[in-house]
Amino acid sequence: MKLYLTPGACSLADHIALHEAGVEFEREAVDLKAKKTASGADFTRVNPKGYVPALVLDDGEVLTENIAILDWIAHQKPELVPTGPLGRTRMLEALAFISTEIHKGFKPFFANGSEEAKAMATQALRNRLDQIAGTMQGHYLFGESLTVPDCYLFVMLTWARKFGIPLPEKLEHFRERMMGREAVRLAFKHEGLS
Ligand SMILES: N[C@@H](CCC(=O)N[C@@H](CS)C(=O)NCC(=O)O)C(=O)O
Repeated sequence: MKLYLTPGACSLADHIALHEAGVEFEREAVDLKAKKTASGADFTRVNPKGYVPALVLDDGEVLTENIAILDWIAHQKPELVPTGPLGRTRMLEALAFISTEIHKGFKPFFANGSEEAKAMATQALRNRLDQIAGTMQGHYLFGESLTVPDCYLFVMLTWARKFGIPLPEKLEHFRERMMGREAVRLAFKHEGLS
């Protein structure tokens, strides 16, 4: 399978999760402005929506959307799904919150928004980060072991730091814990991040 990614973008969540799942995969970088892959191919032929992540499975099926890709990855290693009768539902709930309430909240920072829009986004993101910090059940979102929403949340925290948005203490500790994981180290190395 092959993950199409852009260094430091939301596709980093899927990249980390693939390492956590311990599956074999290739990766190829995408220039999002030119919509070209590193090998010069037209990325819109892989994902007509023109954005990363895209995961091409071994049978040629193409998965897009972080929520769907992270759900698929979690099922390659069931320990990456929260436990309990509502485990998968709670996982989707967390992924949807991160995607729609946190990820999309960064838009003014990526879309050259006004200072006013950025200030409003900062306040909204601080509230959302406080809310998710309040739901943490242990060292990770669902207790003492990592599940896929942790990978997505971690990437949001790298963005928050980049744009000067302060993190609640619990999430700062979580970020540091994530930085110590082998999967994060490998993904950072392959994406050329530090
Ligand atoms: N709805 C998509 C959004 C993915 C997304 O926002 N990707 C960004 C990078 S983090 C991107 O590729 N933006 C370039 C573009 O939209 O042209 C998902 O959740 O997977």
